[in-house]
Amino acid sequence: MARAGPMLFRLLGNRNVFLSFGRLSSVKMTQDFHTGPALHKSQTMQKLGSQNNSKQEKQYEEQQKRNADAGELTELVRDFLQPDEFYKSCLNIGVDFFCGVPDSLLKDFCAYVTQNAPKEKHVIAASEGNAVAIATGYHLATGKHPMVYLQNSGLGNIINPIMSLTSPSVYSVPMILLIGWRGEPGKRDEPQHLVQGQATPGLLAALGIPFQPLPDYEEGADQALLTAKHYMEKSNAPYAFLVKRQTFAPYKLKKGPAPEEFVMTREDAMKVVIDNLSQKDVVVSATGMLSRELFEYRVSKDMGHEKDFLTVGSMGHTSSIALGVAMQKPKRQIFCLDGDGSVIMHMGAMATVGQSNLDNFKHIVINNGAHDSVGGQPTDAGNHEDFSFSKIAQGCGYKTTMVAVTPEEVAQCVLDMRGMEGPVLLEIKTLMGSRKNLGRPTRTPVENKEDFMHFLAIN
Ligand SMILES: Cc1ncc(C[n+]2csc(CCOP(=O)(O)OP(=O)(O)O)c2C)c(N)n1
Repeated sequence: MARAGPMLFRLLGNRNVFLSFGRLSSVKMTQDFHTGPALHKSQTMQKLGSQNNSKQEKQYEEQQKRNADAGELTELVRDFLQPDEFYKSCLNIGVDFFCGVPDSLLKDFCAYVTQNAPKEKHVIAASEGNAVAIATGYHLATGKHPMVYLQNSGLGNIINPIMSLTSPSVYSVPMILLIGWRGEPGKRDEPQHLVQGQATPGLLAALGIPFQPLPDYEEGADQALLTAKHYMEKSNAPYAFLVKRQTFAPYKLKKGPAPEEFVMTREDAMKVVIDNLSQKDVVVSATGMLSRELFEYRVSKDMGHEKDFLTVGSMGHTSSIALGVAMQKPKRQIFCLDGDGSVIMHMGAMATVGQSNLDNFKHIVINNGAHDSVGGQPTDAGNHEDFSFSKIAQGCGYKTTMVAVTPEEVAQCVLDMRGMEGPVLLEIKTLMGSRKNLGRPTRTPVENKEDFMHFLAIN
């Protein structure tokens, strides 16, 4: 459908403003090396099918060549778990319900489940804690053993429901926790992941949850699943697998076509926002690629990084960090650059922001409808017909809400929102996707914090 002429501002009650456009105007707005058999090349190619050659896929193919060269030295062969086979193995032990929050180390398995599990057997949850609760409900209704997948960063989010719901001393609910082990000791990773990775086994031990690394070959994984099954039957409690990087072979998520009105990526949108801020405006940006793209944009413009607090972890807490800053710095404009998955993870924060009456709070949600940074699994916000950040923000008390899709609309909205009484929300609807050569911040989190605090101290 063609775009509907120039931008149209529509004033709805309660001083909420929408940008209305095209199709959307009709929307009701409101390494582990393991000895074992190498896969034959033909098998490899069959698994990869017609998928394009991403870096991961190339590494996988190269590894298969090395495996073929290993000859008698089978201890040099490196295995991979095929997502489809692991899924079938789960079904074989009676685990047929999956829910969780996606993780990059689990992305191939998550992609397989997203694409192949029946709709009523898979939920991409708002937060890992929610996932444990959904899995508990599934167990209550069926008596069966569900699987919850999560990145180890999400362990913090599950601690309460694990201790007060699934614990054998409370309701005693069995489930498998499939945990992506970011920051696994001995592997290169970002500071926040190294902290979490080191603490992960100890946290599980403190929670009383038995665990083992998920073997990266089929027979080993099958054996591990049997161990989990027997434990769950005997103890009626959670059992965990720690998934090391590159355990799974590539599986590509098929992405549906984006609405034709969407013209920008997250990075394009971020650049337009930054280009329309003033010298003293403050930015707090969300977990994932957004903050990495922002860091690189500042480098490319020779701007320095002091204006930005890059929330490298703490997914979903960006707006709360921004709120804490905005309360103490009423003369500064505070721009919270958020992601749809991040907002949804701790959406309760919007209530606090909405009720804060902070004139200087400017919330920008870049909605690509996906957990793009960890593999592109869909979020609920990708349903543009039925899900509206604007309506949620209005209900929470934000004074003004706007939606934009084109660079011109974004630029206009950012200029306008600077002068508006907050809290204000701007949702930017974008395409998924990122640059292949995206790097990581080269300043440490502590350096980032110190630069940012100096910048905030300016009057
Ligand atoms: C508590 C927690 N759970 C999961 C993750 C893994 N993770 C990092 S970024 C991300 C996706 C964020 O999605 P969104 O906010 O929509 O931003 P996008 O990546 O699409 O730009 C996830 C799930 C995490 N860092 N922390």
